[in-house]
Amino acid sequence: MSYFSSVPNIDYEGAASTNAFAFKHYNPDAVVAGKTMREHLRFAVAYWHTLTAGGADPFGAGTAVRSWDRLSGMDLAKARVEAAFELLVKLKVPYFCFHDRDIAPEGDTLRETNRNLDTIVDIIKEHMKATGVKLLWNTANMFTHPRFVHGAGTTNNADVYAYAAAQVKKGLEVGKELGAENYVFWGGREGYETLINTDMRLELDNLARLYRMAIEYADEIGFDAQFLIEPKPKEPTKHQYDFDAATTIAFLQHYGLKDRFKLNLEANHATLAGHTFEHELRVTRMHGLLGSLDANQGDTLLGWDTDEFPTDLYATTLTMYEVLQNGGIGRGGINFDAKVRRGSFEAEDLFHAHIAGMDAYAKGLKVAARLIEDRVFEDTIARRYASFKEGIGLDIVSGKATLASLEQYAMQNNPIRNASGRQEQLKAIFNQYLLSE
Ligand code: XLS
Ligand code: NI
Ligand code: NI
Repeated sequence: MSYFSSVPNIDYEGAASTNAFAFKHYNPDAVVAGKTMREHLRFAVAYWHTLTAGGADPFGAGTAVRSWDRLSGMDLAKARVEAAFELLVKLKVPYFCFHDRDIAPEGDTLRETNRNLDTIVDIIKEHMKATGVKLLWNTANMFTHPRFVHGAGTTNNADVYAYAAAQVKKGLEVGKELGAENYVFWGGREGYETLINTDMRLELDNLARLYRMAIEYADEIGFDAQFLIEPKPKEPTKHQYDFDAATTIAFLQHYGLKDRFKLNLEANHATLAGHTFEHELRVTRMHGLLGSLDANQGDTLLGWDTDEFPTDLYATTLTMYEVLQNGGIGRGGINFDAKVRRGSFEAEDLFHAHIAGMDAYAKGLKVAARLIEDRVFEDTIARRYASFKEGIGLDIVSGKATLASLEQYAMQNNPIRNASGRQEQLKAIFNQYLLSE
């Protein structure tokens, strides 16, 4: 049976196409900067937003009634798998991502919950084999159930911690079973509301302990996925521990975990932290820790994680610029951690949304590749810092300079001259590239 019978297979038709069910820029086989778009972009569908969520918000019920929603329990979970793979194949998306609880419902006991999971994992495995679609990453949902009210790895309650650990163990087994490329930790409720009831040191030590146990167990069962941590500054807790890339990197460094983890960066989390997405990519890339991307966008007028599909070409271009400068995204990918708006409740909106996001990233990739090829920013940057290539600047970067030698230089160097940063000119050139590709 078909869940999206009104939607055809989505093919590339080029920028002039007026067919809503066609890619205008994403041409999986087209080669850009030495690799196909498929290899560069490694798109993934987020199961929770696309298959499980229905548009509920704090003020109202879900608006999207999917054709599989007439079912319930395990029947619903099974139907969702069918729908997921129909959507993945029609969209030519090579990967998907899920939380354990997205794919199968909780039972009355942990044992029953794991049995439900096993049943669905078997079905998913068959579909993966039949279609060639792969698992970019899986993760454990340790935030929805009321037991996680005070956190999971950072809870005050050791019983909850043990439950979370059991969930992570099962998640690693599932990841191995399905050949996941990565395993993600997003700190769902790992944060705090107020310090007057919080032992921050113990909570962070315990979080690191959970990560260490996860590494040990993955090694033990031979699950060789890349471990990823996904920073977010707030929501659901007031202060999430993995605030942003810099904070998360400091945590990994402090606990000696830097060699086993990389970061999964999300655009809307960056903006919630007061950064641009490209800032988060640059910081992470500088540390060699760029692991994967959760592609979405926020709304500058709203202060929460709106998880919109990414359509801002400026942002997708600057993101792909960082990815290309990183030498690619490695084992990671571009996961659409994005949901259709509550008003976009028809099944075909799921396709329009992914097409929009995929085209925005494909366009961003093409423009970024040309900007790099033409050394548009690189040459400007090299000129801007040229003073460190010779004379006193060379003394500084080579470590020869001292405060005394710099004072001596500054005393006789009068007047100091600065040059324009040429920001507006560069933005105009950037626009030219965006419009001409
Ligand atoms: C929530 C996060 C979440 C992670 C996976 O804000 O983005 O969806 O990506 O747990
Ligand atoms: Ni995310
Ligand atoms: Ni998010």
